Amino acid sequence: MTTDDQLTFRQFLLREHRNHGTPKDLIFLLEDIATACRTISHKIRSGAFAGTLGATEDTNVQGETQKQLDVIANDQFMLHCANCSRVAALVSEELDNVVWLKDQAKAGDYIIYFDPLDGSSNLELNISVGSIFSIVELQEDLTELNDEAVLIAGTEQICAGYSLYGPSTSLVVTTGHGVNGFTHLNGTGEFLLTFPDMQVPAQTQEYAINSSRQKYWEAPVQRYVEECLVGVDGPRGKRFNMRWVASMVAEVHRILTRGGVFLYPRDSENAPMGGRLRLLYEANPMGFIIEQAGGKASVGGGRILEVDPTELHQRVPVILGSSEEVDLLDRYHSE
Ligand code: AFP
Repeated sequence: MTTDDQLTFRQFLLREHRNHGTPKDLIFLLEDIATACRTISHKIRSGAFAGTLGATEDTNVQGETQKQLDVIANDQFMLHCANCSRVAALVSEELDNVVWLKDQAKAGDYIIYFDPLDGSSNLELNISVGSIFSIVELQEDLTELNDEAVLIAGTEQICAGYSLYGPSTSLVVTTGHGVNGFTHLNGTGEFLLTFPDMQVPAQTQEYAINSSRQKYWEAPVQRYVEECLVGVDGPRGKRFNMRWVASMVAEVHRILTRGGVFLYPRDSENAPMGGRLRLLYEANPMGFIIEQAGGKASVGGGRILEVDPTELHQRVPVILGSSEEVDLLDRYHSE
């Protein structure tokens, strides 16, 4: 496959329009989001020269120290997402409250949820980080423009995607008709379709979890990881490998590429907060992508996308990836 026969992002989106009726507004919005991601990629790769790899003096609503590039990435998403006249509101990991772009939000308008830079504690280590986004189309006019109005379940998503700033810059997107991966062709403004129709293998021999938290894990997770460690001689009858990048976007991309299961479960330490990862702009978009690629995404006994949100920066347990592994973990949680 050479670049000549790899579709550009625009060509791919127009094909989606012809084949699936993808709205033109969504096409233009996705191109603007791709521009934001390309710009963020450039800012990251030049961060060491611009002196922007470090932290700011501030903490975000999560109580986490904000990196300069967290703010830069957030500004890029705000700038480019505001171009689309159908966008009624923006929800960002980095902002305490909803940013309303219109005085009235009506049926057909878009709400965009995003984590502008996920994994940013890896920035100074030159380890892959990413941006995550999710788009919901309002089904009816909003009577009140408040935070509660954007608490919409993940099943309502019409689009989700991420950009991975690694050895190359990937853009992975679903509009509900499968998952497609693009790679930025350096020196051009183009994302080319390099990984069409990405699928998560149902089986795997690789799991991802932060094993330093083992003492906090609940029984179903203890049992699952123990059986993976016992390997061939145990009930799984096969050897398992373990990976942990501490960057969810990189973990999800690996699972989309070769299978696996990612766990950031509820545990005895994070249970009061509901878990570690955020529902609206991490778990929901990644869950939608994984499901669209044939995998599963669970909170441990329930589908992530069916969680009814109750607050803007709500956290949930996350278990996602190869369907056989997620099914087994769900069974252990139900026993
Ligand atoms: P940061 O954005 O603070 O680096 O957190 C990244 C993250 O939200 C997710 O991308 C990782 O999977 C997870 O946290 C890493 O958690 P640990 O710090 O427990 O490894």
